[in-house]
Amino acid sequence: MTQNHSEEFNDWIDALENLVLFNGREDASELIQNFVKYAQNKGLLESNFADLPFENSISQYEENDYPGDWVLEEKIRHFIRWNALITVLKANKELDLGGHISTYSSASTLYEVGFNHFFRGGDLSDMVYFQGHSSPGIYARSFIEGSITEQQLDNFRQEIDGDGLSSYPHPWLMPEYWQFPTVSMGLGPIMAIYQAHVMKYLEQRDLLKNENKRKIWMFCGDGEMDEPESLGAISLAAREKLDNLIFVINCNLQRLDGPVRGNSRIITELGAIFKAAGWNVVNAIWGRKWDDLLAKDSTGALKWVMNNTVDGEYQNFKAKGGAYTRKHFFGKHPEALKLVEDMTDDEIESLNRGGHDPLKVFNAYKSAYECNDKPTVILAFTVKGYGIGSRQADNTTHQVKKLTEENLKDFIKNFNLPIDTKKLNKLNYLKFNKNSKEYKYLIDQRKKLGGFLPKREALKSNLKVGTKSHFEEFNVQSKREMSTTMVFVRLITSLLRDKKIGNNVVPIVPDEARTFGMDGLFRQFGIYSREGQKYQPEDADKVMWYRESKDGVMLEEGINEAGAFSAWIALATSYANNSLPMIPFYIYYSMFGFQRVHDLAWAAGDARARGFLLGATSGRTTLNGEGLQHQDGHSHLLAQTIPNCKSYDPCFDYELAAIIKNGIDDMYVKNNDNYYYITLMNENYLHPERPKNLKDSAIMQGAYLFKQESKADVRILASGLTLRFAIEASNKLLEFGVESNIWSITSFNELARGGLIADQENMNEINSKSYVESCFKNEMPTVAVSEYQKLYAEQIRKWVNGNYVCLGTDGFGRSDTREKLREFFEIDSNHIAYNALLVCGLNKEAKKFKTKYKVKINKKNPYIR
Ligand SMILES: Cc1ncc(C[n+]2csc(CCOP(=O)(O)OP(=O)(O)O)c2C)c(N)n1
Ligand SMILES: [Mg+2]
Repeated sequence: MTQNHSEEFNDWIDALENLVLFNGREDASELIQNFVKYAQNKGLLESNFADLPFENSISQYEENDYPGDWVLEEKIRHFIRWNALITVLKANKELDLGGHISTYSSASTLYEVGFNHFFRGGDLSDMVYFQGHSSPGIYARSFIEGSITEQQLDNFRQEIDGDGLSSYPHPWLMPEYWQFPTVSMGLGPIMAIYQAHVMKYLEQRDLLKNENKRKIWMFCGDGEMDEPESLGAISLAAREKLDNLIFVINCNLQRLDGPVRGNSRIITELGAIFKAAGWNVVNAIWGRKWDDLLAKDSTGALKWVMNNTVDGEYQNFKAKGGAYTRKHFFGKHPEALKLVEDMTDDEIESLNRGGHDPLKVFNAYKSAYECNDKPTVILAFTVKGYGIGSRQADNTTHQVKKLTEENLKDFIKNFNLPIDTKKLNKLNYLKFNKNSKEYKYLIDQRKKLGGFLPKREALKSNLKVGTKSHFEEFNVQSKREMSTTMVFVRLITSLLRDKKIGNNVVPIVPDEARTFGMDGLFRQFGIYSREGQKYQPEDADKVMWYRESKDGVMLEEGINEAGAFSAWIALATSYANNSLPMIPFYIYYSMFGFQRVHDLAWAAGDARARGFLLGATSGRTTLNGEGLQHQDGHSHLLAQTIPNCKSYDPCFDYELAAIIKNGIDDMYVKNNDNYYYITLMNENYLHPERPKNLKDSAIMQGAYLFKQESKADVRILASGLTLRFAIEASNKLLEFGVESNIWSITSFNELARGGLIADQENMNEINSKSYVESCFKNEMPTVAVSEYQKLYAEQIRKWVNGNYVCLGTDGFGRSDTREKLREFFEIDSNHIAYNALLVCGLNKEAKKFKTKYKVKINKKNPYIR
């Protein structure tokens, strides 16, 4: 803005402020929006918001008074700051265990205003996604409240011997404390958005009450917003009108290595993005101490300087102090410099930022709380390493774990702490006496809000299916050819109708329902939509029309695997976070599962998710025409990396039914914190009758003897669809006088885990024998086969007695017919039989077999072919 407009501009601003004050925000907003539209129509405005002013959204005239005890809260806050700092220093004094000091120091006020005035605890509490590496501050508050002991603080990052505290929020390691694993940057924001989305879904289905308008708070850093996951779903949040969601972004301008946006301003950048997406954007940039200066800024010079300074400079002002700020900030404009001529350098230095001012933070939160129909993002301007002397806002402050005596003395002085600076080698925590005003106040505030946070309380669920026939119908020979995907769709349709648990079952798809033949569910159960269906669908006259509904059961998340997975996590942890166990079935292209969103799958493990993942159209050779980028030959290997994910590759309908039946029992009746990954195929075939003596436990442990010959010479272990090739191979082998036993391997992963668990027990001299070992204890040549990489079957080599050969689909996939692909990857019946003869040492027969069946052996190494 040119200077000659500044006076006029100020008149306009005054008029606007008066309008807000006398007519209220709503009225002012309507007038301004109409005015802006008029100007836009005349071509007077640029159409983007890229140049939002670097100013508070709530002016000092609109602010509410602070409702709390300012002095007590300040003291409490500073004690917590100190304890957070000491926790990290202690962990690094001798043990070098790491931790973060500067992050919490910048975020302290943001959390404390929340803890004292907003975050509701108790039943159906607000949900708070704490920024992962601010955890020392959260522990420090729990310590002051009394729910964490001094011993535990001393054991920060020392978990092996028990009674330690996790580095970051890990529900797996602290299941009664942390709810949400957040420290992998970007996952907190996307998981929080879908948590809010799922909360609305559960409320609209009347499964969850919305009496106290629960809120989801997501705290993260400005650097974290660079993760695609952080911003990737913000338009959904606005579209779905998630007014239960509040993002608090701590804009301390720094990430790990240096400035987030040295050359521009992260706050204005994020403000523009969120505004364009339709969020309520609240800037909390300037603290109270700037209010007088801003009021005196009649020429607009100060605002001009604020808007013409980049983050790299703002960082410097906090690193280099008052004199430097006078010269390089106010000095940018003579009128601005005049504004501070009566102030000392110290006074300039103490001009506070919005994120460190409880009043500004309170008002920002209040605006978020009262905002209807929109999610809110609060952009809080802070200082990284706030108050830590020379380490404040320095470029390396993120990794500070040890401090000089000087730094500590500065900290003590800045926060007015009752600590004898002569005894600094002691590093004692500060605590309030139980009779003190401070203690009473902080406990009182939490009581008013319903109880302490963080807190995780897992509901013991007992979701027994109402009728067993869902599963039993698959025990007989199938009447027609079906794929396991079709079997699954029948099964879930039946479960959705179960009288007892039907309401808890949620199918989730990422725009692939038709691919999997699930479009029949659209009409029967409806697709959830916040706003129902405001249009008549194109296919309204068809049987399976596209029915959206406010209480639709199905979650159709669009082409968005990360989002659909996050929705699944929210439902899969609902037993703990909403005291409402849900049974989500997320079904997707198996190739776009783990390898697409593995970090979320890992977080699901940490969060103790309970639910089903269905990797459909799976297998490197069953999904034939789609080619290299679609053909999955490794999702089971990826599943195996997650400790509490149980994974299965069933071939026949009764196997799939047993896995789902036992999975429900394991997770929702026995309350074990596992989740299930099951691959489904889209090849049609007949499913035989379930073998008479087959126990579910065999299917669940990973293997059963499917066909036994009286004098078997060789074993064939076959996973998923390859079981059918094994049956064919076994017939071909008979032509060569070789009898074979066929094992259906429902899970090489579970077999291997069982083996490793027994190994561990044996190390403890328990003398344990694993299931895998007992299955394959007889010495016999063995061929194993799957549609996955050879490594999948390799895992159990140790427990198979006799020569063991693994077939699998290493290398990239490609398009062709199934037959060609199976030949190419050497897993068809010919290759199984040929390898069986070789592993038996019947080389002559193998040669004959090769000629008779024209067995082709690939000449190229699998990794480059
Ligand atoms: C996915 C991921 N990548 C990298 C890291 C390592 N890391 C931890 S904190 C951090 C910097 C965070 O900066 P910011 O988000 O601005 O938070 P601040 O500490 O400044 O509040 C990084 C890179 C991580 N935790 N997760
Ligand atoms: Mg930062």
